[in-house]
Amino acid sequence: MALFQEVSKQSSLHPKPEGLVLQYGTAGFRTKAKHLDHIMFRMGLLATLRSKQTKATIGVMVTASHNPEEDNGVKLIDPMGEMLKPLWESYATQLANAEQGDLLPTLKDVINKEAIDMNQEANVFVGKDTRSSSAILSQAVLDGVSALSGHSKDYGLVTTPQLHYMVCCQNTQGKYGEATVEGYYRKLSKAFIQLTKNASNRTDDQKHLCVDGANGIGALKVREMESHLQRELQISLFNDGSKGKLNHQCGADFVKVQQKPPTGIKVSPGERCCSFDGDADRIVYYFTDSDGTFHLLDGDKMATLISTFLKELLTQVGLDLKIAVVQTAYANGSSTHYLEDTMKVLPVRCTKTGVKHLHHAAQEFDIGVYFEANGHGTVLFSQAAEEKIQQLLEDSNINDKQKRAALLLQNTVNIINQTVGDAISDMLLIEAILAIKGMTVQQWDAIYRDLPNRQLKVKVSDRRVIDTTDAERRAVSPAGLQEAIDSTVKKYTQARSFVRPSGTEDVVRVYTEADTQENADALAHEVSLAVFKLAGGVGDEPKP
Ligand code: G16
Repeated sequence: MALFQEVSKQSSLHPKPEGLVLQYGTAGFRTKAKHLDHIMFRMGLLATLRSKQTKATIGVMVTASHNPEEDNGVKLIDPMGEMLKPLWESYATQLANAEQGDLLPTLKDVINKEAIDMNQEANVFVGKDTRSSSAILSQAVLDGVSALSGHSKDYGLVTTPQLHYMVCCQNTQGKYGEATVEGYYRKLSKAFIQLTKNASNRTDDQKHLCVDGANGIGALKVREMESHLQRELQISLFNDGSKGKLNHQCGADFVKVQQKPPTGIKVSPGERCCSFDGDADRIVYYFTDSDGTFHLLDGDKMATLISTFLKELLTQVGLDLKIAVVQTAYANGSSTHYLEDTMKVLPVRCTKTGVKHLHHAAQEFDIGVYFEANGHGTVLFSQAAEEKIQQLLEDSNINDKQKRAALLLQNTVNIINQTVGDAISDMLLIEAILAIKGMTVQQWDAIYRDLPNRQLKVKVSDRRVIDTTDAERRAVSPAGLQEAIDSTVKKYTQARSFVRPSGTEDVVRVYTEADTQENADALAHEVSLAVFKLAGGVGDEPKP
């Protein structure tokens, strides 16, 4: 068939380095950019097949998000803007690793297994982040799409959540919004303006926010959006990419893991700040107080603020909707304790790391608030929940207070990008909630106090030797590792620790928390040593 000849011809221009094996990780493929040309071409092929199979538009985002500038990666987006279905992740891995001569049989195997009608039209949306390697790699994706005669639309530089949004808009025939970047700005900013109308007499200081753009795409997009916000949010943008290096000593991952402000940002004590990551799908908030102490408000604090706000609105309108919070093992113990024991009525679920797992769990509720501690999260509203909110607004029997709360709920639905965690949308939501509640960042921070914690990375020769269970809270291999962690944890107070192989970097991640920072640090060091010894550490032994 001529189509396969074309694939064969084109793929020789994007050859796979022999022997290179890569896995579809936590959020797609991710490694040094120089190893990714063939992966991009093949993901263009796969997205085209997925589009034919689902008869819907599929998204391909070229980004390595929080990773360093020299890395790159690719995330595939399913029809409703969600992450790629797990079965297709395994096809992605098979295609990615097929040696050059095996590519066509592997492709045909997917076509047969999924009974794909090759005469079906295909549409693929493509986007990229600001990495220097992204332009050429996104061209490889486009080449893959055209090799299988698919149609593509290149959105160029967009944040990852913007591309998820476009895919959802396209496949809902515009019901979710207009599939343009302008349409995205208009929808979110309109909801923001409506929400902040409910905040009385805010000063310019209260409307002011310092944003660290991680020298990435988020900075460009915040700048584009600013004029839509009618000065209801006044942004000072730092790390806008004009001089600094992407994610280098800045951005959400740096701030969360290092627990300190990014470089390149000038702020006064007490000032509200936030940091995006490299593709603007994560955000964390922070401030430094007058004695220089750094306060981080991470994904857990955002989930708490948002779920409390929603719960209060539901009570005001008298809607009995099931709301839950979904977290991962990284959630600070204090946050889970607060949500379960202080807010009580709110169930809390724990899933494995990776937005796809949290998203899935959140879909089981009328309103599912999901956040990873690293700042990746959003809120999902079931169709029934959205309909009930709409019915309320049409109900002439509700009083003014209920009407106001129902309108707040409706605009909250509109400000949220329900397809995936979105730094811009989350920022607007948090800013609106703080404004409506008349709350300072300090008051928000004081809702509960985080247990001191530490995250470390350990290099091992093959991180796959670590296997975990119980939402990654326990290691089942290598032998003896969990026992070593358990006996170490016992020596400390209020302590907890787990280890897991990263799905985006070639490292093992270690997480600890304990009653004091010294203890969390000491425990992290001891656990790192156990990983190093039992899981094949490479290089120097971890130092305290
Ligand atoms: C990705 C995923 C997140 C995950 C993070 C770290 O984020 O989307 O769900 O928490 O990687 O994953 P890991 O610990 O497996 O390396 P991003 O923002 O880098 O795309």
